[in-house]
Amino acid sequence: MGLFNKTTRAKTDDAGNSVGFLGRLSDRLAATRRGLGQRLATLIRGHSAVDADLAEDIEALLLGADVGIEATRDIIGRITRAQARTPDEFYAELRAALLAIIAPCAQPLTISSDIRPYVIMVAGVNGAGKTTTIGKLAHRLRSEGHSVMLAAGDTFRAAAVEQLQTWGERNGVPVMAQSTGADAAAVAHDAMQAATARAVDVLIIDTAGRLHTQTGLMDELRKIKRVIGRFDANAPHEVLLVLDAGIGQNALAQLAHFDSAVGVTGLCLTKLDGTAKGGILFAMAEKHAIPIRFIGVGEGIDDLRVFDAAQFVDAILPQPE
Ligand SMILES: Nc1nc2c(ncn2[C@@H]2O[C@H](COP(=O)(O)OP(=O)(O)OP(=O)(O)O)[C@@H](O)[C@H]2O)c(=O)[nH]1
Ligand SMILES: [Mg+2]
Repeated sequence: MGLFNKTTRAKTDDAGNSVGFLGRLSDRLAATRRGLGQRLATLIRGHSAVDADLAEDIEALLLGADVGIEATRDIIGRITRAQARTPDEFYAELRAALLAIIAPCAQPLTISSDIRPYVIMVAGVNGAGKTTTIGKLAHRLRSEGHSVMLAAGDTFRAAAVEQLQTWGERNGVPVMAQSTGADAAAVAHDAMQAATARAVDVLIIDTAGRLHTQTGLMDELRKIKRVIGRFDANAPHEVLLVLDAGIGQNALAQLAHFDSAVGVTGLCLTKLDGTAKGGILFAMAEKHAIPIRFIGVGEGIDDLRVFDAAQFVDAILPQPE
């Protein structure tokens, strides 16, 4: 089956992810792969003819895996129009349809060397994975040769500062912090000053988890952004929203809320290793043209991957037997 021909792997791929990434990624995405990909494959292979029944079954599966109504309609429309004659052709159309939806969102974060410090403000609800993502991102940026500074803008939750400091130590990067209860915007201000004085390449600002209903905390986020903007009108250069992929359709509402408050420029979908709801990426991509920068596939320092649409689709759809 030509469709499944394995391509030779380079040491690193275009997305900068390391050797053997595809194999490991499919392991990490095993829950979504089992819940969505494998069932799709079984369905298609179990039908000798490509007919309306098959399309209906696939539709139900996609909806059940959090792909969302619009994206599901899109996929079904495309594979129906294609008039595939064999299950293999049908499968190829399905893969192409999935890819077409998420490919436009695969826009990696590029750190411009003309901007110093390049400022990344990280936001999201409680427990989404912000601080962990920052730890992993610092590691990635360091390994790419950038100097990095972290700012402990979560002054709300006890132990949040220590958590970030631990990541700072693991990565050998400085962490600007004040005590719990301090003004988060003041932390951001000091960090901007220090990063500028030390000519640091990238400053990543952690923030406290918050819900859109907590207006005081949403105002605080706006204030942090304003303070950063006083140093550089284009900063923060990236407002990275961290979303727990396991929450399903709720992620769409979170994006809308944070976007209207602070203007989200990129996404990181975390905890894809522990959920069968990986289909949410398709729903997200169909609804919002916001770049998906990274995916989080574990708690370890190497478990942040640059989002690559084809790798993602291939990791959740089964490989050849
Ligand atoms: N399995 C898995 N766990 C993750 C991932 N990212 C984060 N976590 C875990 O999720 C939990 C919450 O992560 P944090 O980084 O503290 O989340 P946060 O958004 O900073 O939380 P608050 O600061 O309390 O709002 C921790 O136990 C992390 O280890 C991931 O990609 N996969
Ligand atoms: Mg945190």
